[in-house]
Amino acid sequence: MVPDLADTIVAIGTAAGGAARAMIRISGSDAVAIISRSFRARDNSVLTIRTPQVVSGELSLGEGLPALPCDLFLWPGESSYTRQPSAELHTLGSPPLLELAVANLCRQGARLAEPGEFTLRAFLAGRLDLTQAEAVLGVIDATNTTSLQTALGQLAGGLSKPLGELREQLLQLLAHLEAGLDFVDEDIEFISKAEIAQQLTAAQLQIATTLEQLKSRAQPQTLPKVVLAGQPNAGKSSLFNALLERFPTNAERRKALVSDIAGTTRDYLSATIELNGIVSELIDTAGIDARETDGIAGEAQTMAASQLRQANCTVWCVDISSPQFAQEIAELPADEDGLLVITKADLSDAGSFVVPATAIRCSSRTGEGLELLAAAIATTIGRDEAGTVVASTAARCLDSLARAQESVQSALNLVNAGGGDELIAIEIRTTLEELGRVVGAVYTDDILDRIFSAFCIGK
Ligand SMILES: Nc1nc2c(ncn2[C@@H]2O[C@H](COP(=O)(O)OP(=O)(O)OP(=O)(O)O)[C@@H](O)[C@H]2O)c(=O)[nH]1
Ligand SMILES: [Mg+2]
Repeated sequence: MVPDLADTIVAIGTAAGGAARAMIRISGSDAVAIISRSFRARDNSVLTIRTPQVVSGELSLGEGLPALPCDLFLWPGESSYTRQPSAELHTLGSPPLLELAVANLCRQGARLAEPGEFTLRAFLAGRLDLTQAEAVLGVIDATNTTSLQTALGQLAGGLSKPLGELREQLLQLLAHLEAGLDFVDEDIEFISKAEIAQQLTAAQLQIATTLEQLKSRAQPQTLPKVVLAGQPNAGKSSLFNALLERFPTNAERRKALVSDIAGTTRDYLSATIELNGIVSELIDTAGIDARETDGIAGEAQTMAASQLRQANCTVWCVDISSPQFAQEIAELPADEDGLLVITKADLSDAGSFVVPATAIRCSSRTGEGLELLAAAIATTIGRDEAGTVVASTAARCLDSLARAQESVQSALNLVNAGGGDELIAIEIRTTLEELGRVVGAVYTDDILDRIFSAFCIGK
């Protein structure tokens, strides 16, 4: 059930826990009256304020309790996030005091907000569409800069703008077709068959592209894989340990064994790591040795090859102290997601080898180059990871877009087979309806419930 929009709602808008400052949010037709009963402005009365303003004063916690110093940000008209009279009360971030203040506002006539109810009101007032409402949640929940950028892009209309334009074009097309239906006896054609086909093909292409984006985002989230690869003894396990030490996480992990015996790593080892804000799975593999095909060593080779195939970024390690240094570099496979790392940089004086300009010199012993390597890895996987759609939007809209694609295809088939305009119009209407579901022009209480209940209270 969508909660009652006529109520004036209140909630703490900042994160739980103590802080220097916190904010209480209130929205609804009685917001100004309720605030005037619990907030005393330093100069004038809140009731006389007609335009958005910031006012300093005191917030009452209830009878017999001291008042809190408070800044009131007031939107008395329709220019707020919810398009209702709204306010933010900025005061001391003490949880028990905030609870008292909210309870007092409730005594004055407000009710506690449901999860996401402020954003729900913004959606119902036309401030945002559904994809943008989901993006608000995406921004709040973002765990790294990549997911934050995706959510911000969607909030800025990254998904709704192109879909809105597409719906506009299809509505025009439908209007032309239906106008033609009214004059069918007079043989007046408002739009040619060729033009209809052309517009439908363009629509189909755009829906297909969006669908692809959604599909890749709706997949269960697996971490991108960063695989350390190279010859036996190249220093892969040492680099694995050094990276995990330099960029520690809370996760428990096992240190990779390191020794000067080539072929130390048999199995592969993996650990979660966060590099420049991007979380990935770092994998240490057995050194590549084509001669090993049997037994445990052979199996280790198979596993390493399998990890390499799944890699989102391969870090090719070449040992600067290896006699075959130049040859090893020359034989590396060309791979746009590959990075070349010269390991054990501490063992050689700079410049004694010809090193490709793109190579990153690292030493697990001195820590040289680790920051640079981390940045390069983050850039490589960030390129793949950068989505345009928040995952929850993708999961919700996949079916609607698939049906939109089917109906636009049916419309196109009808045009090509010389089908009647009224049948083509029906298919276009279905396409419009499905696209409408994505942006929320068509919605049900159930959908709203599912989206907004994922929010926290106060957003
Ligand atoms: N001086 C120096 N020695 C290093 C460095 N990194 C690794 N080593 C040494 O090189 C040898 C091999 O290191 P590992 O990390 O086991 O190499 P690996 O590539 O994992 O070897 P395999 O598992 O056998 O394929 C060990 O003796 C390390 O101590 C480094 O940065 N500087
Ligand atoms: Mg190893």
